[in-house]
Amino acid sequence: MTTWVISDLHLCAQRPAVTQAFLHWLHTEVSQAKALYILGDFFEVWVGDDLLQDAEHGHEFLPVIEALRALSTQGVQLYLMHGNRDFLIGDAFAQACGLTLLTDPVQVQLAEKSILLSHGDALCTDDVAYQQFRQQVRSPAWQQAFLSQPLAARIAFAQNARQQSAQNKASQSMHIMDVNADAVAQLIRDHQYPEVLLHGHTHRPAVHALTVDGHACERWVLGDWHETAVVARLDAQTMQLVTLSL
Ligand code: LP5
Ligand code: MN
Repeated sequence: MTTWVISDLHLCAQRPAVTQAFLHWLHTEVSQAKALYILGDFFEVWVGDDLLQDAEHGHEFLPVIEALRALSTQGVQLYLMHGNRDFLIGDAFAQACGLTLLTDPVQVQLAEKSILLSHGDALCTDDVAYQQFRQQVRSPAWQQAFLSQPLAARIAFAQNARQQSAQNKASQSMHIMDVNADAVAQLIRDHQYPEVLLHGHTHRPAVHALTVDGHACERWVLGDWHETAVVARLDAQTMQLVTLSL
């Protein structure tokens, strides 16, 4: 049976075609599968699960939640890991969808391989400004304070943060925004040398071969869902990157 691993959909009301393509893919492919892993940046931004009850925004997410819930009820295992855009997804959202939240990173055994799953942002250690931001917003104290603000204020904060981030990125080198080789090696070492590290975030789909302390490893990178989507398909013994047209 097939397991799919995806990331970086960046679902939002401004790009309804991506949501439609995702829903269609859930229906045609994932409904036949054993499991689906979503490795973060599922949403463009997520400012808290109370979005679901909001009169203005709540309805945007209903088709996705209902489709995931239907798959879960049908027996497809659903997993979600946070990305840098949706780290505020919480238990209420997970319950509504019938999915299990995973803590980054997580090790699984699939296609006869030990595979470490991660969003990938924590590996971009050359991006010092981002790592400082990450440390701040992943702290429980910051999250509690942020979530206690009114929804409208949080949406405004997120818009502001998006603008600042886009400006930052425009002046930052591509190299700095990629994963750091030492951080990759350390993660692999810390997890007893999995055969594969599978992550998203950088939107640079590829398979990289590397060696850590004499152990062969592959780093598989998923793509975003922009013009096409690059996802991983894992069967009993095989693993491949698959490009979906959107
Ligand atoms: O996301 P992307 O692809 O643009 O770039 C990321 C890094 N940036 C981020 C920031 C997010 O995009 C912001 C949106 C998250 C919304 C979450 C919910 C609400 C939280 C609200 C927070 C106030 O992840 C970018 C990396 C890049 O990936 C490549 O790896 O370089 O990192 C940066 O740009 C670092 C900056 O320091 C981030 C600064 C964000 C601004 C925070 C202050 C906003 C306060 C507004 C006050 C009025
Ligand atoms: Mn990301």
